[in-house]
Amino acid sequence: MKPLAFPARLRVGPLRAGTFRSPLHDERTAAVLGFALGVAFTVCFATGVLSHLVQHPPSWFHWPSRPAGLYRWTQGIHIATGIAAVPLLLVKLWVVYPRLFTWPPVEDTAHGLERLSLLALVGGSLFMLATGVMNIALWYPWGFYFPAAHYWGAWITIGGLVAHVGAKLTTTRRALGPAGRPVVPLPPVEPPPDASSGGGLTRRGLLTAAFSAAGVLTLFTAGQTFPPLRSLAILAPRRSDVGPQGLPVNKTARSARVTESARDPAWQLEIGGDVRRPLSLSLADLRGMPQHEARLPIACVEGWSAEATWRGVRVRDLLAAAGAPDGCEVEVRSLQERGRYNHSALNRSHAHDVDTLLALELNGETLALDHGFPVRLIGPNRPGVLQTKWVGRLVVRA
Ligand SMILES: Nc1nc2c(c(=O)[nH]1)N[C@H]1C(S)=C(S)[C@@H](COP(=O)(O)O)O[C@H]1N2
Ligand SMILES: [Mo]
Repeated sequence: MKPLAFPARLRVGPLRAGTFRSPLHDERTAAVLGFALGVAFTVCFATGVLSHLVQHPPSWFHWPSRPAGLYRWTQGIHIATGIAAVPLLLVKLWVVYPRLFTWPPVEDTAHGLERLSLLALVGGSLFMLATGVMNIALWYPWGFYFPAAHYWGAWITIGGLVAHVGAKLTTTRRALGPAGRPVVPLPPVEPPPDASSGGGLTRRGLLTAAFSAAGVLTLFTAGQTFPPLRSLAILAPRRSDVGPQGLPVNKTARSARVTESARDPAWQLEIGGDVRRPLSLSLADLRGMPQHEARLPIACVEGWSAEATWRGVRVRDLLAAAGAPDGCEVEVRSLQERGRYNHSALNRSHAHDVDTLLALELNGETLALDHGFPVRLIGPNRPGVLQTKWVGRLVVRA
């Protein structure tokens, strides 16, 4: 293919040869960071897609109720890899940004497509990490719905990543080869580094700084889900042991507008749908039923998780009392009228698990209003968003 010709007079500013002098803009540094980012992004993507499937299961997907703490781990890893990727990405972008100004800007179609795929990768990565971090800080200065944007952004980013890995395979192999090979500077012609180019920092120093930053961020946030590191969780937006009854609150009763309805003495749990005996049960009725205790985590999609002791009525006992068919599924509805998280679905294995409860007590006390009084759903291996609070109705589906 004939190379594209660009008039030389356009070669101004950073497009001029020799603009970038630091020897740290080299292939090997870029390749080491790229490899680490590739691993982090792949793990983050896989755990993220899994979390999406659990929350919006297509017909071919079945999420089991066991092991009870599985989602806590997959989502903890999702958030940890995302956070660790932040400093790695920033340093990697600094190492390779002179590439933005390569001359000629486009050599041929293949080169043009490769540069275009970088737009998806770089733009997508920055978007994903920035909005992800803002989401766990519960800061929403944007108008779009975060989970949908985060989901589609992930596919664009991973598409860019696949194209980039394909395009860079040979370079990366060469750059990661035996350390004795000569360093290949990114811009074609490089004068030797001088003091004014920020010299002094070696490649090893830069990489150590990048990986240390990733390690420190992980260490100081992992305690939000990993109790032995709890006292170090100074950067975590939530402390897993701070809140009423020793557990954080995600949405308060006031903000869900249920303070009246949840405290109404006439409250009854309705069980309807495909059942032989629709039921209405008062709080006293529920307290009179066999109570079951389970130690289960709340594992929020935002990455924090905390274990607690829950006590209440098994959903399967309620289903049996109402004459629900074997193997049924259940929609759990909250008293909360508005909001995306005012209902959740229990698939077959979750509905019938011995530890899936409508909890009346938390850590030995009557459930606090903010934790879902009078009753809240709690079950093993479920994302926090599916642990519906202030339950008012169970709708059974055969
Ligand atoms: N009705 C209702 N239930 C809800 C929510 C909600 O917004 N409304 N938030 C969910 C989310 S995102 C989480 S992480 C858990 C947190 O439970 P907690 O506030 O008792 O810790 O509640 C879940 N149950
Ligand atoms: Mo959550």
